[in-house]
Order: sequence, then structure tokens, then C-alpha cells
Amino acid sequence: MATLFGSGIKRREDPRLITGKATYTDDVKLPGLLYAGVLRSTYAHARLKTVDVAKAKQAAGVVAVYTGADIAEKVNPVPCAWNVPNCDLKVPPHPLLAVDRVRYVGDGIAMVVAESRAAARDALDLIDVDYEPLDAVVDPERATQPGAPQLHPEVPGNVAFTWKVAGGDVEKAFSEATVKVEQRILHQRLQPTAMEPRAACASYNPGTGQLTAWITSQNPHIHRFLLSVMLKLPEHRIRVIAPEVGGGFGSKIPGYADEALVGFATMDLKRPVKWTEDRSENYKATIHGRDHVEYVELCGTKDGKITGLRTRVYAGLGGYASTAGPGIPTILHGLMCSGPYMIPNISVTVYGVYTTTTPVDAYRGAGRPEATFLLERMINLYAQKIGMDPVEVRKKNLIPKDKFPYTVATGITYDSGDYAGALDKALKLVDYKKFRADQAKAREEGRLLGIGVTTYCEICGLGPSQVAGAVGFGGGLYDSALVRVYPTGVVRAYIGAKPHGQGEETTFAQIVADEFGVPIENVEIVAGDTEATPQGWGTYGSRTTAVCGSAVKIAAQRVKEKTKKIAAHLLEASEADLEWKDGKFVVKGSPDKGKSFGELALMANVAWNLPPGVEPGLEATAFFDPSNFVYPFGTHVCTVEVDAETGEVKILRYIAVDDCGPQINPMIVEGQVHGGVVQGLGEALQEMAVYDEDGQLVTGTLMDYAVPKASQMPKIETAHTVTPSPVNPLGVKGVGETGTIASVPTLVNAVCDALAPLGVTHIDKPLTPARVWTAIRQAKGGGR
Ligand code: MCN
Repeated sequence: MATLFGSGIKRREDPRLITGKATYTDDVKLPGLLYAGVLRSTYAHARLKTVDVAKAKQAAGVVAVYTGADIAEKVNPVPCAWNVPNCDLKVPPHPLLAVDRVRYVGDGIAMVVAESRAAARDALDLIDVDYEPLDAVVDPERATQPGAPQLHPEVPGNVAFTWKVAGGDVEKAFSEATVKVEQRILHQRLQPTAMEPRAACASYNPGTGQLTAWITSQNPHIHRFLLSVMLKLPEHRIRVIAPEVGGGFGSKIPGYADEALVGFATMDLKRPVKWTEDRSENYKATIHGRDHVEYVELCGTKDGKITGLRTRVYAGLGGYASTAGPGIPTILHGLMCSGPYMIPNISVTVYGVYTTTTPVDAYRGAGRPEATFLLERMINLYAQKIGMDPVEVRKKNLIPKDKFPYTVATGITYDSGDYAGALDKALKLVDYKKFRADQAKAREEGRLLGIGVTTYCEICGLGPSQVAGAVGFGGGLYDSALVRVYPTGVVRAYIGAKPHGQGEETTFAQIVADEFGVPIENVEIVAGDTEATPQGWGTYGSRTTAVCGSAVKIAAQRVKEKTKKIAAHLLEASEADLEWKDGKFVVKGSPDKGKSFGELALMANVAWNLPPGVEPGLEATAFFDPSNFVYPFGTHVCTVEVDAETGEVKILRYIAVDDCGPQINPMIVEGQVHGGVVQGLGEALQEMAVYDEDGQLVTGTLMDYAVPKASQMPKIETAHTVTPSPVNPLGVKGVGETGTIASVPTLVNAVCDALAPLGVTHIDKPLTPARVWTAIRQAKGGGR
């Protein structure tokens, strides 16, 4: 029987999504439903002198208005759940509604609950807030300098933490090195733009004391826990349902005040309450990503051997520490600063800094795009300085495939890899030598052609729970599956993770259908309801397949072991004499004597004739905790032509060679790579959150925030290599973030390569035509 693992079947979730038959949080309608709206600060930093809600309370249709003072004693602040140790982390309280001070434009001040959405909106305008404006600071480096506005009294200098990791002897490496390069690198702040903004709907049953909350959530079990903390309600009284979620990209991981406020209001009013962001609100009130200022130095020999890397990072956290905020620039960025290279001496210092901006948390790639970008940019600068081809420098420093498991200087151990294999494949696809020859010819004609080659690896498949505990993550990082077989032989797998666009409804069904030899139509994957699914830790960090998929596989195997016992009993054979063939257990040598999975499912469930000691029913649960992270890798190549007159960048070819181990569904993998690359090219070319000096978000609408459009994107050519991971039973690695991680330096290096003859060495991303044009003018000695 042909296996489904490896087959590019169409995503089963798509028909309902693209025909409008899916249920999102905002589609939830309950009898007596009320609508909430949140009044948000229009100042980046201000004292709240008075918040007068009298008029709003009187307005037509208004049922309740809550201020920070009203609820302060009844709820707990929004917790930060990644308390990175050994860095003197300071997490000042983040109240659900501001009490005496606001710290970013969008900080919640009051919540109105009304009979209709319009009434709630109108009433927000009637709230009179008397602000005493304070100075804003939006740049994380400037926020640490003397005289900068201070956000939290308990955090002098706005420095929330100082985190360091070091391996080898970096001082010695730099003092002995013959070649050194340095660069200030900016990872601009980005605004996650999921198609569906955040929403929450909650209903409370005063009889049972049970709260049900529908939330746009990437991790319902984490949200249950966070709600329990914020609402002071026992966890078993809370059911979180994440219906269809229209994309998250990290922004639907954190615990937010708004979701808890909806829970609070429904318990207070004993009527269901719903709140849904609009896009402008989303851009202010939902987390942002990146926001690093880095000072990076790299040293090496004249013949291309890298000997040291040192970076000092100012990582913006926003006005408060978001759920995973402190873990991203440290664990997911600092520890990944060796990339796929053997760099014996590394030192990373990260200052986590509060600024009067929207809180920063995980955004697709979270820390790893920043680490990959700085390495890949520095390697190109180094190659330029020593006059060596940047691909040669990479080849000289890549970790060879026979060195795995390999421990890098930052202390983490990579599982498996064949970095040179992926590089060779990509170079062949682009025909690197020919491109260099074409480029030389084009240069003679005055045309600016460039090529960028990124070799990357990333940490994902998060991860072993023990490590999670050791690095201060406030939860486990195992995952779970309950595989239940019905009497008629159809199967449901209830999973702990919560896919929200990635396609596991299809890929996990492929795993189960293969295990049982049943058609995929007989298998359904259920996710996103804490009442139905076993404890899991969510979909992020490209972990779902490696961790939760492994739990699915193991649970299915357990079910199958039970059916084997029953088959042996019914066939009056010993288990050792049975073999699995074409969806049946058959007696070896007598292929006509067998029991199909369907027959065994029925016998297990009706329990008429079970072997002694075997319980009725057919289901199994597995909790899988991997022994290590997984480290996917690959090489991305981009060729560009730059118009020196306009600064416009035209992408000629984009090639992505990724290795995520054996691919369950190559079509889905390709889709993930495409999506990731497009997101990364958005970061490289045009996306940037812009605050003015007063802390106003200038890019607060889709008119101003430049999300890439399909028409702007190149054809993306994909290829892969297959290097299994030894740390999970499927051998898989993650692929959900590879595109965002690899594409940004690939594009920027290609443009810098194109402009090298003009003397341009570096341009801060995003590479808008204006920036490229200015860099060309400045390199030519002209001004702006
Ligand atoms: N897959 C596969 N074979 C492999 C590895 C993965 O077939 N060897 C498949 C998986 O089974 C799954 C998909 O590829 O269908 C991605 O799986 P995985 O790499 O495990 O990533 P996760 O499911 O954990 O997704 C998280 C990742 C992250 S961190 C972000 S952010 C992101 C992303 O996925 N956000 C997304 N992709 C997204 N895609 C959509 N549509 N929407 C988002 O919000």
C-alpha cells in the first residue's frame, strides 16, 4: 500500500476556508451577546490625571464601563511568562487597564461594554481622559542613555535585563586577529499582519462557575493558564476554544489584557461579551516584532577562517515585557549567533530595553532572523575586506556533515546537518559561476547585478521541557495527542497544538492514515479546545510537526499495538506470528487469514471477545518530549538588478533550498517556504514600523504599513535536501519559519553585492528605493 507520508496531497482544510464556511472567533454568536470596546491611549507616555467615564455610562446601549481603578483589586496584571534567568530581569506590573500612567500609544485605559458594537464604539468617544504628557522614547539604544525618559520607577535606565553568553576567548581572538570588520545593524520593528486581527468572546455560567472563552489563539492551553492567573480563576473552571484562526505569525501566542478583560466583563455582567480589533487597533495593541540595534564585530584570518564574533544588542521590549518578550533576543537569538558555522569564540551581550512603544514578542522567526542576518551580513563584509568570494568564506567555515551532533561556542548542540550539501545544490541551481561571469559583463555595460547567498540553520521544534525550565520559560515544551478510534473504524486525533494555517489537519492525518492503513477520509484532526484535547503547548517555533506530530505517531502506534493483541486472539495466533500487510494483521504465511483495521476497531469497541486482561475501547494518548531541539538548515540564493537612477530593486531569481528532514507533504512544505520568503522579502524591501519622536505610530494602517503584495513578489524556486533528525520518531525538522529567516540577508546581500562597485558596503533594511538611491548618492560623494 502506497504511503501518504511524502505525498503532496491538497490541504484538507482549504475548501471550508476559501468558501467562507469556517467559523472564526468573531463569528461566534450567543444569546444576549454584548460587545466590548477598549479605549486606548493616544499618548505614548503620560500620567493619567483623571479618567471620567460618567458620560459614557449614561450613553444609549451602554451596559458597563470599567477603568483600571475599578478592576485593579479584582484581577492580576498581564504576566510575563519567559523569565530568563541570570540576567537580573525586571518585570514591572502590566495592569489590564492603565491605572496612573500609560506607556505606549494603544495602552488600554477603559473598557466599554454595550448592547451593540456601534454603541460601544460611540461610548468610547465620551470618555474624558485628562493626560499629563511625558516624554517618549522609541529607540531602544537611546532609551538606555543618560537623560532618556524613564518608563518604570523600578527599572533605572529602562534596562529590563543584561544577558550574556560567551564561549571560547573572544577578547584573545580579536586581539590576535589580522582582519576585523564591524557594522551597526538595525533590525527594524515589524508589525505582524495576520489576515484576522485578534478577537475574544466569553461566556460565564454562574451555576457551574465555568468560563468559556473563544480566543484567536495559537496556544489555547497557555491562554487557559494565563487567563487563570489574570482572572484569579482556577484553571479547571476555564475552557478555551480557539476556533479557526486566520494566521498568527507569533502575534497570537501572548497573553493580552483584552482577552482577560472580556472574561472579566462576562463574569461580572453574567452575559456573554465579545471584542474584535480593527486593523488600526491591531497595529497598536497587538505585539510587534524584532526591534534590535546591534553593534557587531567579526574577526578572522586573511584566508577566510572566522575566529571570533562579538555583538552588543539593544533589544526593544516595548512599554512592558510581553509573554515571551525576554526570551527572544536572548535564547532564540543570542544562542543562535554561530549559525551553521564553526566560530570558536563568541560573545553576545543583550540589553532588553523598555521604550514607549507597543510590546515586542515573537514574530515569525523570532530571534533567528536577527541572528542569521547579522552573521550573513558580517560574512559578506569580511569577504569583501579580504577579497574572497563570499561563498568561499562560507564553505571554509560551515560545520562539516560528519561533525554532528555539534556543540557551538554558545553552548547548544545541533542535531544533524549537511550544510555544504544544501549550498552545493543551490549554487548548481543558480549556476553561480555563470552568474558571476554575467555580472562582470553587465558591470562593463553599467548595469548593477548582484547575488546574495545565505547559508543558515535555525533552532526550532521547541523543545525539551527540561531546557524550557532551565531557560526560564514558564511552561513545558512537550506536546500531546489522543488518538481515538470509533466502532466503525474512523479515527479522530485530538492534538495539544493548535495549527492556524500551517496545514497539520492534512499532514497529521497522513501520519495516522498510514499507521492504520485506512483512507485519509477516515481520519480527522481536532485541535483548539482545551476541554477536548490533552495538555499541549501550542503552535509556534516550528515545533508542531516535530513535537506534536511525534505524539500523534506514538499514540497511533499504541493503538495499533492493541489491535495486534486483539487480532492475535481472534486469529488464534501468537502476536509474533502476525505481520501488518495492506491494512491488515495477517498470519505469516497465510495471507488470507487476517483482520483489517476496521474489523479490529469494531471488536475493540464492542468488546464481545477480547483477550484476557485487555480493556474495551480503542484509544491512546501520548505525550512526547523530545531530547533536543531540531535544527533545519539550507541555502537561499537571490539575484537582483538595481536601477541606479531610481534605487529600485528588481529580483531576477529567488532559489530556496531547505532541509526539514523527510517531508510529510511536499506541497505544504513548499507553501510554507513561499509564505516565509514573501514575509522575509517584505522585511528586506519595504516593511517597517515607524514611530515619530512623540511615540505616535505613523504606520498605523494598511495604507502606511507596506505588507508585500503578490504582484511584487518573484517566482520562488524551491528545492530540498533530506537530513533526518535523530531526536524524534518521524525524523522531521520544522519548516514554518525557514523562509523568513533565510530570505532577509539573501536579498540585502544581493543588493549590496550589486552596489559594491559603487563603494556601497551596507544599507539598513528595508531597502526601499529611497534608501538605495540615497546610499548610491552618498557613495558617489553626493548628499541626499
Ligand atoms: N511539514 C512537513 N514535513 C516536514 C516539516 C513540516 O510536511 N518535514 C509540514 C507540517 O506538517 C505543517 C507545516 O509543514 O503542515 C509547518 O510545520 P512546522 O514546521 O512544524 O511548523 P508549525 O506548524 O509549528 O508552524 C509554526 C510556524 C511559525 S512559528 C509561524 S510564525 C508561522 C508558520 O509556521 N505562522 C503561520 N507558518 C504559518 N503559516 C500560516 N498559514 N499562518 C501562520 O500564522
